[in-house]
Amino acid sequence: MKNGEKYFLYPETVIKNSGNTSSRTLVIIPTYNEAENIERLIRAILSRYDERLDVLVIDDNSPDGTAEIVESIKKNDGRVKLLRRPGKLGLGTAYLDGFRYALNSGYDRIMEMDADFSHDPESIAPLLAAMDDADLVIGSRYVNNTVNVVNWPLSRLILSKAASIYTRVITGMPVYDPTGGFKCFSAKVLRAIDLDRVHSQGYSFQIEMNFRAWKRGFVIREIPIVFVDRTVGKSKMTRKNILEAVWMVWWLKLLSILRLL
Ligand SMILES: Nc1nc2c(ncn2[C@@H]2O[C@H](COP(=O)(O)OP(=O)(O)O)[C@@H](O)[C@H]2O)c(=O)[nH]1
Ligand SMILES: [Mg+2]
Repeated sequence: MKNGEKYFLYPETVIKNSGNTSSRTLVIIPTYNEAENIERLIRAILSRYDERLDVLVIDDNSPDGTAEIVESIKKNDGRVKLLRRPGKLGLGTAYLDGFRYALNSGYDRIMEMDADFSHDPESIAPLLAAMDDADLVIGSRYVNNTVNVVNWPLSRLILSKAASIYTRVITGMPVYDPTGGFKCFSAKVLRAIDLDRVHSQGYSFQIEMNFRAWKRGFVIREIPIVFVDRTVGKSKMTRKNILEAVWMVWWLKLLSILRLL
């Protein structure tokens, strides 16, 4: 998708003034059938952080009415933004649309976060604090030779850990949790990356963004988080997403060797 703007049904062009010089953060939450989680999550975030932090939900026409729930919260709270897309267009394009929105709206820091409480709202604060000396901060399940994952089946844990080792060995990128989806970009990283050329959808979307940032010399930091498997709703990740990541790391390496990244 070349231009996500056509989905911006609710453009928020007025930037909310926080009254100081501190950075403004946008937390992007892509959703597909997260009606059971989204309200609780938004309230948990808004109650913990002040108006320097806003939330953007990107919903792909979830049949369970996720967008309608966000709509009603949004009516009473200008810190909540909603981007409705016409159908399930994938996690990668959802984030890319969110990044374009964030850059157009002048946010300094852009976070990615899942809707299913796998990412603890409490951990937003340490992620933001780590941004003081980094351009990209990744909430990592695998730093310091530990595995901070709760309630995942062993098969899924082995897959994720193997994917992170595979990625590190092939790309040489010194990141221990390259597929992690709880992270924060400085706006300058997203401006430096040609978003129209990012094509991954699933786990490899995270790998691709990290790799492009790393190759441009940006400082990446990992800080430990605890990842807890969702208790309500279903995972949307597929076998196709896994296969995509398998070949994508080779593709990225090739692009980098040919200086086409
Ligand atoms: N907008 C949008 N969100 C998606 C799509 N696929 C997954 N998500 C959301 O992305 C987040 C991560 O997906 P999830 O199914 O929890 O993946 P898992 O944690 O790897 O099993 C959740 O908030 C999902 O609702 C999609 O195609 N479009
Ligand atoms: Mg999940």
